Amino acid sequence: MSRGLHDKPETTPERQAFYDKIGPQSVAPLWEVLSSIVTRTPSVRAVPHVWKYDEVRPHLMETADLITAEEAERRVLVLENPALRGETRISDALFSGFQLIMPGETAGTHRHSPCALRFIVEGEGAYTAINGEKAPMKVGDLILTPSMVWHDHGNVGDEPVVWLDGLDLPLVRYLGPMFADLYNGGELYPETRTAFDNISRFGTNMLPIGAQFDTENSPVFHYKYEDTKAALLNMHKSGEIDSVHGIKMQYVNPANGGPVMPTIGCYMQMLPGSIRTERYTSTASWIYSVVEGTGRTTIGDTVVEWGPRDVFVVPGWYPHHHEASEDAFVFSFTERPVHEKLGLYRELRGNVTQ
Ligand code: GTQ
Ligand code: FE2
Repeated sequence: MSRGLHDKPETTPERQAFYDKIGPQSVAPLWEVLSSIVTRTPSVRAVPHVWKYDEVRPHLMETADLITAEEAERRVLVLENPALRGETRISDALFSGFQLIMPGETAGTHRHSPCALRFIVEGEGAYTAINGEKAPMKVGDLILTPSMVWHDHGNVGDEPVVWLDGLDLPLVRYLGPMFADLYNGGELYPETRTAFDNISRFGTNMLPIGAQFDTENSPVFHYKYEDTKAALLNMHKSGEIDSVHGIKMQYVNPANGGPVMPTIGCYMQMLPGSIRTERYTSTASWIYSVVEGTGRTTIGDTVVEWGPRDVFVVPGWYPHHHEASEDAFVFSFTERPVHEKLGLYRELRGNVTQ
């Protein structure tokens, strides 16, 4: 093992008296903290955790009687990392929560600089409208609301609909560029295009002639589960299985082949029954949402058992591997694109030591 930086020097009474003396001028000695800040390997604050849907769902359903979607603006139970309670985050950089919308409800049009994804967990009949274009939700669909696009949600069906929200909220809060508005002080954005227009225009391996893109956000904002699952099943048929990931595909921005949004990458993976993957360790955190199948994931020393609709978090630099007891389809999102853009991304494959 290579050594880290120099151990912290002793805090003698004489030194402490000096620190106390200079403190009022807002200066402090680096050598007292250097070894705990510039660590040999990442020391993330979040811890591994699983949220069992069967345990959270009753509380989520209770919120329907507690507050309307309108009053709440968004009726969301935040999945708070147990090590970061009160910080409205699931990992150091990411936010996640379950959002509930009841039949007949709408959640008004707003926009904000943090970007968001919705991964549909339960129910049918709801939609998210993005700049006035509806994306009708089905379980397992991925819907994006990139930075500063107008979005509202509604439920025109007859059952509660629940999805998992994922946002880069902690990251944007940390950096500072937080902006948000209500559309015309609370009106609904008018319908502009027919449903699925974005998929037809940009999501069928074709692009309108002359199409130009001025952001890194995918022009496709709706990725249907039926298409995603079919792709993975077909790949499985050809038999190439990655020892670390099983069969894992990234949702891409068709305009540049990159992640769907600048700060968040989204993936779906198939873990064939009885697979045991090799360890994966990455600097980024990963939030997993199980669609189908059961299994367990070992995250550092923590073992989480999962089934459909459960959510678990793998904080940065925790080695993790999966075991599926039957064919499983597991969605995940991560701030990995940020690490990559900044030249900070690192990963380890397999049982190598750091
Ligand atoms: O649905 O627009 O979980 O703006 C947090 C902030 C959801 C949303 C969240 C949001 C939304
Ligand atoms: Fe929003």
